[in-house]
Amino acid sequence: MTPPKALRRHMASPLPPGQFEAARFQRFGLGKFRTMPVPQGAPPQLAIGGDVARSLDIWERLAVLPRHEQVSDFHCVTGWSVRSVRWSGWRFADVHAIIAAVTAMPDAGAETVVFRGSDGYACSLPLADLMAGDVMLADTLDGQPLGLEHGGPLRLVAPAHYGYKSVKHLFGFEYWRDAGPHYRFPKPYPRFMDHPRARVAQEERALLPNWLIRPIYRLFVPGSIKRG
Ligand SMILES: Nc1nc2c(c(=O)[nH]1)N[C@H]1C(S)=C(S)[C@@H](COP(=O)(O)O)O[C@H]1N2
Ligand SMILES: [Mo]
Repeated sequence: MTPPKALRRHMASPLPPGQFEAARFQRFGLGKFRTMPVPQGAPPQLAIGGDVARSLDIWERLAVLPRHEQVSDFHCVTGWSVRSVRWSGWRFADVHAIIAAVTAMPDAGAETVVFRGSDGYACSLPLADLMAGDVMLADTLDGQPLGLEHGGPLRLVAPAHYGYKSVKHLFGFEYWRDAGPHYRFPKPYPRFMDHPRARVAQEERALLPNWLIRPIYRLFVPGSIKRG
């Protein structure tokens, strides 16, 4: 069967600057997170907090939202990319507007969102970037429930940003006016690794020049791919 025109165009588009195509969608972990146990068996939750009128768990409410399916490319900051990954779940823009804005009521000006994973990983993105139509909270991959290796039970998918922004094993997120005191890129990683936006098209890999960071990151590819 020939894929539809939009998908053919998508598949033919070149990779962003400095990326190479990986054979398959690899399970990836940054250093210690490669071996960090993910707590299992606890009931799933999606806790909203930070500078909000009310902190609450919205896991049960996700079911009221329209489901969304998409095919998007995935770009790890170390350089590997995977084409055409099929996700389904909910658009973050819907989670924000239909649930969070009404129930948690983030303060005006709380424009940075910090996402937290149950392995201790965390990352932030500007709320404005999260409103893009392809930013989602995904609970399936390739039509199957999202397994632990790719971030089950729920993960962020933000295709226009490097993979390190797409937090796996999501159990909550927070809105902050100033995220500084509440969040830093997981230790022991240096702060310069965490670009506030990390847009792939602009090659915002880190807060260091790309001529320096590209070859260094390339060295991390083999050691960072999680086996098992
Ligand atoms: N909770 C958590 N989320 C995470 C990571 C992690 O180690 N823990 N690694 C990040 C990085 S660097 C990448 S490239 C992607 C990889 O997703 P994958 O394991 O599904 O390939 O997840 C991101 N989200
Ligand atoms: Mo990554």
